[in-house]
Amino acid sequence: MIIKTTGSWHTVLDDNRNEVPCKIKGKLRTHGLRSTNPVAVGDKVKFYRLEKENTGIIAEILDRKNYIIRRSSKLSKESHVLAANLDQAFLMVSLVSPRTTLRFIDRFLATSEAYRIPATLIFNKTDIYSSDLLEEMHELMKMYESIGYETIGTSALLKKGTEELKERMKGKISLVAGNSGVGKSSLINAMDPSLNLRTRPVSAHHSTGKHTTTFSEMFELSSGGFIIDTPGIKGFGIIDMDREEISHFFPDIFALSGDCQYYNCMHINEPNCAVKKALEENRLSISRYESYLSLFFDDKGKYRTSRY
Ligand SMILES: Nc1nc2c(ncn2[C@@H]2O[C@H](COP(=O)(O)OP(=O)(O)O)[C@@H](O)[C@H]2O)c(=O)[nH]1
Ligand SMILES: [Mg+2]
Ligand SMILES: [Zn+2]
Repeated sequence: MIIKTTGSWHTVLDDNRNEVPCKIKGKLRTHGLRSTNPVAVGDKVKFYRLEKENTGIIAEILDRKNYIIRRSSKLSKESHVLAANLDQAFLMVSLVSPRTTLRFIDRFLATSEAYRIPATLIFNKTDIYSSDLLEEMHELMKMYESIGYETIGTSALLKKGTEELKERMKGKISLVAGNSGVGKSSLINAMDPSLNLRTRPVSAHHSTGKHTTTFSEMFELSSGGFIIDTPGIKGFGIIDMDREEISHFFPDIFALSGDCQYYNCMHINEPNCAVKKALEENRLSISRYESYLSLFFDDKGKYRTSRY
């Protein structure tokens, strides 16, 4: 398995858990994907060792279960594969310092649906939540759990929730995403101090634009499992979603849509829309519907590059 890529060198973890720096020789089968990088962390590869050297040559990439990408530019057909073969994704959020928006959460969850990667929400920094914020967290947890997402409250500072996370990550490849400053590195360190990831005060995060690297890396937890840390990536990479299919990535909205009058109802202003009806009767969260609208009308202009 590829655990690190830096330009032309790729670190392979072999079956005996040795790390072998490898290069690629010639052209690899890319399964029709036009990407700027031939291999990504999480890829399973076949390789052979070079005699007398502790290096190797990658000969073949095995089929990917899934992968997440970032487009090189908005109009580019080429994409950069950030990671492959993910078992699950964790979105770390905080209700304060910095506060994660519900819009950001819902866009992440919709993208995880599109990639078919199970997602869990981590509410970190619970040690500094006021009683009002704790109440808000519990309401949000209830709402997201009713849709089918798992949630967990943590404090990296107090090492709260770390044992449960270790259990959930055992034997799996997990992506940990979230805005800068929510405590991703701190929580990973709390789970495994030997990783010793760099953490930064929230105020220092404004200067991060300078060295955004596209190299991803995997860390193995001493308790088992791998965590993917993709620097400079707040969430998943960009994914194309056609307008018509956005509601498929909101399970709560999708579940209602069978009762809409029109089979192709977009739940905007069609008559006898079951989604709008559920909204009026408080059976659907307003913030979820607003997130759906924001993706539908593409107000950030960055989630879809396709025409509509
Ligand atoms: N009070 C509190 N502070 C935290 C917690 N987790 C992280 N922090 C602080 O938040 C800041 C950003 O943490 P960091 O791990 O670098 O965030 P990252 O950008 O998501 O990796 C640091 O100053 C941490 O000490 C937590 O659970 N509680
Ligand atoms: Mg960090
Ligand atoms: Zn509808």
